[in-house]
Amino acid sequence: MRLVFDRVDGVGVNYLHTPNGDGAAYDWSVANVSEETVRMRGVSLVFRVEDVRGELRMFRHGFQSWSVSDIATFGVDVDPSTIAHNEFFQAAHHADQRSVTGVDELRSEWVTVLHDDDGPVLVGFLGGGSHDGTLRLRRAADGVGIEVFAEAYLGDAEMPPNTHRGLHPLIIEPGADETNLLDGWAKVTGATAQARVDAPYQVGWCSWYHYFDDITEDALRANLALAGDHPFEVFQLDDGFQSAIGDWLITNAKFPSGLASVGKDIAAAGYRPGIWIAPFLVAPDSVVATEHPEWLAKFEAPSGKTYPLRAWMNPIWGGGHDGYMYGLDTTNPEVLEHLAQVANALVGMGFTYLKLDFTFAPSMDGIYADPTKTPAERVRLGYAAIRAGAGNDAFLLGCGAPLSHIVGLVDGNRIGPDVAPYWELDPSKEVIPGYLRTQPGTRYADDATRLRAFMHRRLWLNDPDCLMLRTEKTALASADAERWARTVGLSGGMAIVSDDLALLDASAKRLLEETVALGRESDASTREQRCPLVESMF
Ligand code: 9PG
Repeated sequence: MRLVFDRVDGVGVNYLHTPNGDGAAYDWSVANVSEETVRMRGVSLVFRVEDVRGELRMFRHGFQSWSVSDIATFGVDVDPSTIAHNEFFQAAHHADQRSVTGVDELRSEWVTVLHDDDGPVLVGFLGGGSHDGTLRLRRAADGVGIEVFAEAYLGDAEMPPNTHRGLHPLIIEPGADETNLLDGWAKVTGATAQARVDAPYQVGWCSWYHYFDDITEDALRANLALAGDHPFEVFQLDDGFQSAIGDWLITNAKFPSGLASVGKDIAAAGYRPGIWIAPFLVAPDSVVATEHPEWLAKFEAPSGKTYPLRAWMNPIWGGGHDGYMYGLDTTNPEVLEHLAQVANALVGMGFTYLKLDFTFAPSMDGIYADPTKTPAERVRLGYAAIRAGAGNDAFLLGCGAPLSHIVGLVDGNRIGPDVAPYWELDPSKEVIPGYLRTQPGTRYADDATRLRAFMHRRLWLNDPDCLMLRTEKTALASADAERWARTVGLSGGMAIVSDDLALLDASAKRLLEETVALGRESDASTREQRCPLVESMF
């Protein structure tokens, strides 16, 4: 297979094509040469895919932590948006929330590898902080040919007259082995964005996958008392302590002592206190949303009236609107100041490890104070404010995070969907048609950990999600718990245990010790060579 440059799709696109070893590199920009402000959804470099031999397959890289990454076959598989037709949900899993237009269209975010009988070709953007890069493999208009649209996705960002915007360079690189191609891409992309890749190997405990939102201060303290039996460095409280989504510094009745006391006692026990927040979401009835309605992103109803933008839905969180949560407008300087203050206050209480969740929210289509910002810039602005408030020494962990937007700001990143106290779901449990594998399931996390292993210590530390070692109060068979632990260990990624520690027996303790030993070894070797979990993908 060969990719041959054909044309640009969109006005005002300038490009410069330079040879790049075996492949090609495109430096490009887009200009608004008109006399009026224009809104740019996306501009593309279009390539013809020629001389395809045999089946054409595509590594589809998912948009955010929980989005599916997989291998799809052109002409056989479909984009899940053609099944779901649900923009609210699609906004969480694709750069462009709109459904794809053709049946024969597969898309991958940030990077892809195409593969036929002649081998792999990588197509990737060497950055993602200023806009998304969506690779769309499409049937050409003649109904026969195949094309790749390498789209700089700008999400309707406004460009004033006579301005231009530099775009992330695109590379096209054939090779012998997709794993080397991806490793090389990740190295260059990480170095360009000054990725934070030097944090030590992480071992810890997290409250979520045993207690979920039923976590109490008593349960947390009971686990803290048992933590000394294990090699933990981090001790992280997850969702369930807050009075409302958005009011992160106010605890609910299950945490009577308040966060400062909890943070102080975790630190006194010798651990790094960690805490979960969903910084860009606010419950409609939270203090923050009630006092500052002007901080909310908006959308325009067909009537022309504007309303707060609904960014996610989770009935367990309450909030007064059937579980719908609003999104903060991260282009509003007051919001950024607020985010920095929250992060600063948490760090001040000892929580120097912040798990930042549901952070795709500012990438949704909506009305924002500064309409010139792209979705990627909106997400990055939010993360940068948190980094500024938390300081350089805090460990920031992205979660539900558009991966390409935050290189250089986070120390760790969740690179898969949630594990769960079971292996996989019955397909009848699919909530949104076409998106089963974004739902919690240990098997889906295992798959993501393999397919994104090449990112570890190139772009951040990979967080594959938690180990679960208990054999009671779980539907995860012990063979599957061991299988998952081995994947986590081989990946060299973060090893965070999520069990009621009172349930861990001697064999669970041994499994953790083996996993951590394997993890340290894999992690150390990944600094020098390819991650040991990276295996052939096609
Ligand atoms: C806390 C949890 C944990 C977990 C996070 C995130 O698609 N979903 O409906 C969906 C719900 C929850 C979720 C991920 C996806 O979990 O990944 O580790 O912190 O939030 O609420």
